[in-house]
Formats: sequence, structure tokens, C-alpha cells
Amino acid sequence: MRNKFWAPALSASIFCIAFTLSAGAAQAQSAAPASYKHTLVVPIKTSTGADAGSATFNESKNGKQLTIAVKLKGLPSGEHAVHIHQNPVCDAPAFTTAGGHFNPDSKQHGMLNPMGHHAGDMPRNISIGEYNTGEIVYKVDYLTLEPGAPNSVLGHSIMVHEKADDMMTDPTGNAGSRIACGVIPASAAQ
Ligand SMILES: [Cu+2]
Ligand SMILES: [Zn+2]
Repeated sequence: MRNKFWAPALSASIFCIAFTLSAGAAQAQSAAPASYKHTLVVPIKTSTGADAGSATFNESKNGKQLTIAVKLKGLPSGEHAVHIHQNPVCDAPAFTTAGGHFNPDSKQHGMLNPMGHHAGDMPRNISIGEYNTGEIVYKVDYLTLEPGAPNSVLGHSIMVHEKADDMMTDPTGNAGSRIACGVIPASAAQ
């Protein structure tokens, strides 16, 4: 008698718990994909091959805004330029084979340059603090994660420099040497 009563009650409560958990999980999973069209995470390494953090690219649903969240570590404190460079290669230690700034529209360098700016130019420098870490989120309308688009970051690289970008000096922003780099694959956007 006791078994007959408790068994259904017990299984019903187990079902309830399982249902609640799976509903919660489904909600958590759908939050990110619902707000972005494409997402891509690119690891960034220093000139000695050490982990320097990552850049997370998120394309908005309507395809009009690319968010680039850059999280860096193990780099010297101070202001550093961040750019998208032409070639998808990060050959340490100098990263020179990555080429110049991504520039599909044949413009000059710098957000403050009347003849600018390169598509690979970012509107602000990243600030690395006393613990050698730093974060910045760029939201730009002149880049995309769309495969095949002329202004797509796919198939290029993301570069961090020794110094700050002055946002004006063509073609480099006077940002000094290249200290960290990440290859953006040609076709990994989801
Ligand atoms: Cu650069
Ligand atoms: Zn530039």
C-alpha cells in the first residue's frame, strides 16, 4: 500500500525537477545565439608564443554591427593599438608577414585622418593595467563576420602593438612594433 502510493508521487517529483533543469538549460543556451548572427573566438598569442588572451567577434542579427570584445593578459601595462591586419598569419616574433592594416577601400590610416580610415582601424586603444591585463569592447559598423563580404574580418588577423595608436599617422598610427597576434580563420563563423 505504501509503495503503491509513494512510487508515482516520487517519480512525478523527479520528473518535475528534471523538467525545471532542462527548461533552465534551454534558456541559457538560446540567449547568445538569439542575439547574434555569427560568433567567432580568436586566441591571441605573444611574440614568444604565450597565451595573450582572445578576441570574440559577434555579428548582430541584422548584420549592421560587429562587436569585438578583446581580453588581453601577459602584456606590458599602458596603452596599446589594436588593428585588423591583412594576412591570416602570425609568424613570431615580429609578426611582419601579417602585412599592413586591412584596407579594402584604399584609405589612409586613422579615425582622425580626413583621408581615413582603414577598415582594420579600431576607434580606441586598449589599456593594459598593473596586473598586465586589459579589456575593451569595440562596436563597429564598417566590419562584418559575413563570409565573402569585402569588409569581412574572416581570413585576416588581429594585432596588438607596443604603443598607442595616434589615430592619424599613415599608415601605422605610429604604434611601434607588433607584440601579440591572432589569426582569424577564413571560414569559422557560425
Ligand atoms: Cu597594427
Ligand atoms: Zn590603419
